[in-house]
Amino acid sequence: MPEQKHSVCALDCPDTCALVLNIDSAGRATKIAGDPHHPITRGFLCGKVAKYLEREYHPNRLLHPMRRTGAKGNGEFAQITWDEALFEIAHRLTAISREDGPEAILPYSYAGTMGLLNYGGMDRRFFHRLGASRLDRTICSNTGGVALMKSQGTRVGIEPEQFAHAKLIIAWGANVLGTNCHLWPFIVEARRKGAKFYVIDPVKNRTGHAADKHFAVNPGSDLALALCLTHVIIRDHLEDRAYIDSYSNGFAELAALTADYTPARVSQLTGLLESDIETLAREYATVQPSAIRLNYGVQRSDRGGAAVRAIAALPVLTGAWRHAGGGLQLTTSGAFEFNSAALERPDLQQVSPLGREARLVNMSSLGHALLDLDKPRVRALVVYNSNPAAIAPNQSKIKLGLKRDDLFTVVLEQFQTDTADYADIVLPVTTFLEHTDLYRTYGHYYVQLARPALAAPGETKTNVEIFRLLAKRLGFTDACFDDTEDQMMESLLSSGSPFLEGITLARLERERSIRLNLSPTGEPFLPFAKGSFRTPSGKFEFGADTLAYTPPVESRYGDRTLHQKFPLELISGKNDDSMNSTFGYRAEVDRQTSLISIHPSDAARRNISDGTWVRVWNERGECRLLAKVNGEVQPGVVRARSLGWAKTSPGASSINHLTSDRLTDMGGGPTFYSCLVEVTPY
Ligand SMILES: Nc1nc2c(c(=O)[nH]1)N[C@H]1C(S)=C(S)[C@@H](COP(=O)(O)OP(=O)(O)OC[C@H]3O[C@@H](n4cnc5c(=O)[nH]c(N)nc54)[C@H](O)[C@@H]3O)O[C@H]1N2
Ligand SMILES: Nc1nc2c(c(=O)[nH]1)N[C@H]1C(S)=C(S)[C@@H](COP(=O)(O)OP(=O)(O)OC[C@H]3O[C@@H](n4cnc5c(=O)[nH]c(N)nc54)[C@H](O)[C@@H]3O)O[C@H]1N2
Ligand code: SF4
Ligand SMILES: [Mo]
Repeated sequence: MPEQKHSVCALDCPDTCALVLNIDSAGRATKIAGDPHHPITRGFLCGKVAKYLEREYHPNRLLHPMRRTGAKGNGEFAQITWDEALFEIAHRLTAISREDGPEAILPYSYAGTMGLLNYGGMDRRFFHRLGASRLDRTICSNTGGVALMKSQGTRVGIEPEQFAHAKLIIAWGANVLGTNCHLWPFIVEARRKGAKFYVIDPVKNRTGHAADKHFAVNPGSDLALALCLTHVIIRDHLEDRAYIDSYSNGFAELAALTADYTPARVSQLTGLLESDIETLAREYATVQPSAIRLNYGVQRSDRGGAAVRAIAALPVLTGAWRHAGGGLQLTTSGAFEFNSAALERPDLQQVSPLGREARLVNMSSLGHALLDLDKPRVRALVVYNSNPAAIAPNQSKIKLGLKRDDLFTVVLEQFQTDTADYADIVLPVTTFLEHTDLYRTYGHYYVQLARPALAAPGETKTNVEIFRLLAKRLGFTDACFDDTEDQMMESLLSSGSPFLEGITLARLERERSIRLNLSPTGEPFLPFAKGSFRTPSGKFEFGADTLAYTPPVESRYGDRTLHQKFPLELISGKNDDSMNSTFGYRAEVDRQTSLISIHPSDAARRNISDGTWVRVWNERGECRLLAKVNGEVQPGVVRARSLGWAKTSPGASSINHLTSDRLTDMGGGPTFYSCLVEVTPY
C-alpha cells in the first residue's frame, strides 16, 4: 500500500471535495482521488481536479520571485531573490503611502483558493494596518448574497443530502452537472424515487439535456417568470396561508404587484409558452417537497438581485420549507459562523495612518478604478488569488489601466497569467496541496482542515507567509503578524456560534471533516421549517417594492438602438472542464473556451456554418471564436464558455473584452450575462 495523505480541494466550487493522495517514497503524489468516506465527495472528483497533478507538477509552475524586464504585458522577467523582491515592494509601498496616502494602494484578490487563511487572513490584516483601499468583493456572488440577506436575513439553504427526498427539483440558472457535480447523486436518488427534474436556463447544456423538461427562458427574464409563478399560485389559491401569515412580511404588496404578471404577458417577456408557465406554477405549488437549486447564473444580470428575491419567495409562498427536501439552495456559506473579525482584524484600520475605515473600491469596476479614480489615484495594485486581466468585465479598460507606467503592480501567482504579465514583481506561491488551511464551503455543511500533503517546490511561499514577511518589512510590530496558521484557525473557530460548538482544531485534526451542529445527528437541517428567518423582523421579507420587472439594458427588450446594432444576447457561463481562468494554460481549455454556440437560423442569416471562425464584437471589444451551430441556444442567444487566458486565445482577446462593467441592482455585482454582441464570419 502506498502512503496516503488527505487534502481538500480549494477551488472555487460549491462541492469542496475531500481528497486522498497516494504518495511515493520520494514524497511525490502519484494519484489524486475523492475521499470515499466523505458523505458529499463520495469517492469521485470532477474531471478538472482528477487531472490536478498535471498542474501540481507542471513545468510552467512559477518557482522564483521575478522582476519585469520588458514592457508591461510582454511577459519578460528575470529571476531575483526573495530579499530583493520584498525590499522593493516594501520600499515602493512605503513611498506611495507617504506621498499619496495609503488609499493609493489597492489589493485585488478573489477565490483562487477558498481556504480561509490563504483566501483572506494575513493579507487582510496587512492591508488594514497599512490603511490601503478596501476591495469590495463583488465579482461572483454578492448580488445574490445581498438579495438573500434582505429576504431571509441569512445565506443558508437546503442541505444537499436532503435533495434526495424531494419530489420536484428545479435547477434554476444552475448547471449542476458542470459546476456542482456532487449534488447530482442526490438528484439521481430523488428521481429514482419518482421525482421530476426541471431546468430553467437560456442554454441547453448537459444539465438541461439530462432534465425531464428544459425551460429556455430569455436571458435576464427570471424576475418576470418568478413574479408570474407567484401570480398563478395566488390566483389559484395554492399558497400556504398559515406559513405566510406566521413567517413572512409583505404578502399583500406582493399579491398586488404580481396581479398583472399574467402568463400571457410573461410568456412574451420570457419566451416560454403560456401553457408551460401555467403547468410549472401549478406543479411547483402542489408537489411537495419541492426543491429549487438556484445558482449564480441568474444574478449576473441587471435585475439579478430582484430575481433572487422573487425566486426565494416561492418556497415561502408554498410552505416548501416545512419539509425535508423542500425549500431553496443558493448557498450554504452563511452557516459557517466563524470569527472573521479575529482573522481579518478590521480594527487595525484605526491604527493605520488613516485612523479610519479606508475607502471601498468595487472589484467589478477595476478599469474605472485604475483609470478614473481620484483622490488618491491608485498607484499600487497587489494581486493574489485572482487573474483580473482575464476574469473581470470590460477588459480593454482594465488593460489600459494595467499598462499605466505610474502603476506599481505586484502579483502572487502559481502560473504566469495574463495579469502576471503586467506585474513589476511576481512572487511564486504554493498550491492548496502544499499548505495548511481551513475550509468552509457554499454547497454543503462540512468544515474541513487540510495540512500540507506535498512539499512546497522551489522558492514558493504561501500567501499567509508572504504577507507576514511584508508586514515585518513595513515595520508593523502588532502581535497578530506573528500568529501561526494554527493560531489563526483557532481564532476563527472561537466565535461562540452554536453551529461551531465543540468543533476544535484538535477534533478537526482527527476527523478532518465535521458537519456543523445544525441539527441533532441523523436529523435533517430544516432552516426555516418554523420561520426563524434572520431578518430584523424575524420574518421573510417579500420586499415587493424592489421587485417590479424591467428587462436588462443589454437584451432583446432593453435598449432598442443597441439591440439593433448588436442583436445577439451573449451568455458566457462556466466551462465544465476548467475553473474560471485557473486552467488557462491548458490547450484543451483553449479549445473549449474558443467555441461559440449559435442557433441555426441566426447562423444561416450570417453565412456561418458549423466550424466557421467568427468575429464576435460590440462597442467594447472583439473576440475570435469558432462557431458551433446547434440547438443549445434559442434564436437571439449565443453561448461561450468561460474562461480562457487572453494571451493564449485566438486574437489574444478573451470573452471579457465583450462583457460590460455595468453593475447589478443589489450588491454592486457584475452583469456578465447581459451582454449584446454581433457575430460575423471572420
Ligand atoms: N466546471 C466549473 N465549475 C465551476 C466553475 C467553473 O468555472 N467551471 N466556477 C465556479 C464558480 S466561481 C461559481 S460562482 C459557480 C457558479 O455556478 P453556476 O451558477 O452553476 O454557473 P454559471 O455558469 O455561472 O451559471 C449557471 C447557469 O446559468 C445560466 N444562465 C445564464 N444567464 C441566465 C439567466 O438570465 N437566467 C437563467 N435562468 N439562467 C441563466 C447559464 O447558462 C448556466 O448554465 O461554479 C463554480 N464551479
Ligand atoms: N465572462 C465571464 N467572466 C467571469 C465569470 C463568468 O462566468 N463569465 N465568472 C466570474 C466569477 S463567478 C468569478 S468567481 C471570477 C473568478 O475570478 P478569480 O477568482 O480571479 O478566478 P481564477 O481565474 O480562477 O483565478 C484565480 C487565480 O488564483 C491563483 N491561485 C490559486 N491558488 C492561489 C494561492 O494560494 N495564492 C495565490 N496568490 N494565487 C492562487 C490561480 O493560479 C489563478 O490564476 O470570474 C468572474 N468572471
Ligand atoms: S472543483 Fe469542485 S467538484 Fe472538482 S474536485 Fe474541486 S470541489 Fe470537487
Ligand atoms: Mo464565482
